Amino acid sequence: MDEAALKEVRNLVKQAKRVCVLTGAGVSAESGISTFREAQDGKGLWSEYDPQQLASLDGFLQDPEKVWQWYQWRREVNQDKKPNPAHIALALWQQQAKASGEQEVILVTQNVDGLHQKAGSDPNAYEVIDIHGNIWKNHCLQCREQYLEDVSGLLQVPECKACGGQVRPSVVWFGEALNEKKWQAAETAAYCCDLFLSIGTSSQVYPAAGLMMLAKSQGAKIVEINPEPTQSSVVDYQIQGFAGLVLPSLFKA
Ligand code: BV8
Ligand code: ZN
Repeated sequence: MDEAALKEVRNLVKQAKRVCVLTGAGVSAESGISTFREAQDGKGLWSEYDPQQLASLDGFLQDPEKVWQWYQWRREVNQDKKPNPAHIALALWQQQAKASGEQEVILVTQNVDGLHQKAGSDPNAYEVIDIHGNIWKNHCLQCREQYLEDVSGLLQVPECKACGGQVRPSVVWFGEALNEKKWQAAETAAYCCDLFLSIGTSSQVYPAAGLMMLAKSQGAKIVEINPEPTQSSVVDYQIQGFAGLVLPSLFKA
């Protein structure tokens, strides 16, 4: 890891007043949750399917049972996954910032695994905005009523109790709009921050990937933490490393 860059980023982290952190699947990699790309590397039983097809409204409408079973499989393989040092370092930073009152640290995540929340980042304090939803929740496709029954082991698509419609995972599919309120909060965080940290994302999925440009446009410093740097021209500091190692070292006294 580039010690000089790390030292400069440590100072930025200390001095920043308003921070916006954007995380992607790479932050959960060290918890053993594979990213979309890895999940299709021929190892898994779903490798012959395209995740963008499965994680889409069309895919669900074409074959509800198949898409439902793909989510049931992901929930099954990920149910006992734990937050890793990256999630924990971010949650601790947020708690310290809140206690000192000197910094605001808002975490926008593309991940649906709920590990930031499990690590202590508080969704109710709007400290973690899960813009792509939450894989552990379900709602009705037709009337949007939340579906609160236990679905573990269920292979058929459950029926909504309110209207008899089809129950689906409460994640944002490709081609679907993001939750308006959450997206507004994410844009505001990026627009008002003086430091933007992009951690564990290939910055290919929109509109999330546009947040970095929004932060840059209003003068924020941009830091990227990723073992495989994206070629983004707006990044001021590139920390090439695993989030689970870099983040704890960022906050080392
Ligand atoms: C929208 C929930 C409009 C689901 C996800 C053509 C047709 C239709 C749409 C589009 C189109 N062209 C563009 C679009 C828009 C589309 C899009 O951006 N497509 C991309 C692929 C080009 N976006 C959408 O459709 C969005 N909606 O645009 O709506 C609209 C507006 C109004 C009205 C109606 C419609 C919705 C996007 C949300 C999709 N849902 N997740 C589910 O999980 O099942 S996105 C999903 O894939 C993940 O959440 C993640 O965000 C994304 C990418 O996943 P990964 O590849 O796994 O992760 P990532 O890219 O983050 O890469 C991992 C990185 O980590 C790598 O860089 C790696 O180097 C790094 N890494 C690895 N290990 C570590 C690490 N880093 C640090 N430490 C480590 N240890
Ligand atoms: Zn319903």
